[in-house]
Amino acid sequence: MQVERLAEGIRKREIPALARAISLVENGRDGFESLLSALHEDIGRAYRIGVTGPPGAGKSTLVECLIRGYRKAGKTVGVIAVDPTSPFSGGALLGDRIRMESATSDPSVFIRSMATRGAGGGLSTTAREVCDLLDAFGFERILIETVGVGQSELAIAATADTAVLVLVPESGDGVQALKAGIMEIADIYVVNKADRPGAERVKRDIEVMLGIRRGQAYRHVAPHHRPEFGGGERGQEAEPAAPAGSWEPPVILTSAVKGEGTELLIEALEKHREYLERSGELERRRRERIERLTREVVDRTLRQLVWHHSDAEVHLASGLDRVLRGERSPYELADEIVSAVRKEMAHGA
Ligand SMILES: Nc1nc2c(ncn2[C@@H]2O[C@H](COP(=O)(O)OP(=O)(O)OP(=O)(O)O)[C@@H](O)[C@H]2O)c(=O)[nH]1
Ligand SMILES: [Mg+2]
Repeated sequence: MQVERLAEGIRKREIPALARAISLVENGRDGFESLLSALHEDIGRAYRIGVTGPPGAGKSTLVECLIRGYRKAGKTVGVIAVDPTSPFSGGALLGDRIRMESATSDPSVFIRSMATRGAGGGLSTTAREVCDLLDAFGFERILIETVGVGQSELAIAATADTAVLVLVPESGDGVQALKAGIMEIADIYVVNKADRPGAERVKRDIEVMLGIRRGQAYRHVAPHHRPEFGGGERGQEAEPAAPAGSWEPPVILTSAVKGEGTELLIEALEKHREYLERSGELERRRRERIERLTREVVDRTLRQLVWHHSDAEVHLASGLDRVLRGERSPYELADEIVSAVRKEMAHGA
């Protein structure tokens, strides 16, 4: 059976099997769910890092730096570059790939671009499932690059263990995004292009804003002036909104083109990973992720059941005229369709 062979190939770390499995999942072709299901016990060892931020912030350049840094540390790295805004930025995406693949005559690095929503579900579900494949394959670090700071990118960031938000000095994005409430999702903030003027100020702005959100002044004091996490006395800083042992998102200056500050970023990432493990937060996030995935798969299956394996389409087509003639509301029609599907299922089951 093809699914068994693919699963076996992935366990044996065969790249062609991985590539085939990814397109199976992306296209939602028959067997993709059984494949993911068969691999379930091999999933859960990788550390997943979401890198998100506005267009052109330097995310791909930074991802390249992270690949190099992790390779130096002997880690294998899988990368997914997601671009939901395609086809318009198809060119940029290709540029990304070529640039990023400069890091990859190395079999310990695997890079995949995803420009389209998978046939099987939303982009975030599909991205997550492709991550699962990379995880099962045995990549130790998985980087997921997404463009933008909208709802769908955040959904993708939420499928990672650690979310990194990349901003730049110029646009005042930092403060804007904070005001819009977007930035709370990040565990680590990066002000990239720090070789340009204004980076320090944006860093300070972000730190102040993060502090204010939690009702703490002076959170921007350098970390070594504060007690470490893990309880103990935190003096006047121990305001209720930030319990002892909680994570304080660092703001890191980088210049990805020069490769500067990227070791600090890797340090912060690894520190966050340790924090997640120590605090039980990793378990909690994984649990939440599995719950969300299960719900999404149920939704997807029900949708398919209704629209592809029942007479719902027929009812819809025949009922539409009555709605247009004003004999029914769309709600009544929907109700009829759901009732018909229910009956059909009750008989078919
Ligand atoms: N000055 C400066 N330029 C940078 C830095 N990092 C990246 N760039 C440049 O910024 C441009 C965009 O870089 P990318 O890495 O493609 O940015 P991105 O965020 O991945 O872009 P999209 O994926 O298209 O949103 C390129 O011209 C980079 O060379 C940096 O640290 N300093
Ligand atoms: Mg990019």
